[in-house]
Amino acid sequence: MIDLHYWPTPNGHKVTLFLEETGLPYRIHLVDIGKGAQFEPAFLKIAPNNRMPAIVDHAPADGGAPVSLFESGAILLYLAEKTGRFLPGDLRGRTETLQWLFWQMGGLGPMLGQNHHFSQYAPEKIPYAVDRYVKETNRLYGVLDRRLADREFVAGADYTIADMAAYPWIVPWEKQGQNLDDHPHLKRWLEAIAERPATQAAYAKAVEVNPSYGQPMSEDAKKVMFGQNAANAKR
Ligand SMILES: N[C@@H](CCC(=O)N[C@@H](CS)C(=O)NCC(=O)O)C(=O)O
Repeated sequence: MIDLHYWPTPNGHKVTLFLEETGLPYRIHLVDIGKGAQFEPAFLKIAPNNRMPAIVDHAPADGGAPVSLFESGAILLYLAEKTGRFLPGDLRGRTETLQWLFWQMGGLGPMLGQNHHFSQYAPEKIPYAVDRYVKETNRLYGVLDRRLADREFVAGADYTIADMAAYPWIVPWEKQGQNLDDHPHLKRWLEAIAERPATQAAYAKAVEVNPSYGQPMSEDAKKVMFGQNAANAKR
């Protein structure tokens, strides 16, 4: 059994996408990040960066004590190795997949996250910041579109953890100031993943656990989420 510490956001969706694809048994522990649940001491023991998702695997492959993990990329890699799925076994396929997984973790996710912040959440619209991240988002969409021009999925012919990491960040393309018609290969890829039954189950879970899913963030939640500093992390 996997304990999933989760709130329905792009990084959270990555893990439910994987779990729904594989049918691994899991139970959700909600981490309402708008209410400060990411600072609960029990959660910080598993996720010292006070960010979700995190998992605890009670049946690790070595048969030992439960394994806990934070960072969505590390979680996807762990689960892929545990199940032998969605990560090619050959050297080249594995390298392609990990390269794009790391690209998502180091580039696509953080940059699009800043886009969301300055375009949607910042109390003042700072034109330089909005422009900077909308343009960087556009550049990254271009990279992904080019990559998908001659292959079905990010790492090749098969759906992998690299796709699961990137997909939830492209879903809100309109809010990111992008036009998918400018990126036909990316559009085709997005639509193909959206049709997968596991994707639909993962996103249904989001609404099930948070009926306000997709609604604008409340002012109270913004106070909890933004302006954190070392004092929050050390408390
Ligand atoms: N690099 C981390 C980022 C996780 C992350 O930023 N999670 C956000 C939600 S998408 C969060 O927990 N935010 C809580 C907060 O900002 O206080 C990962 O990929 O797991």
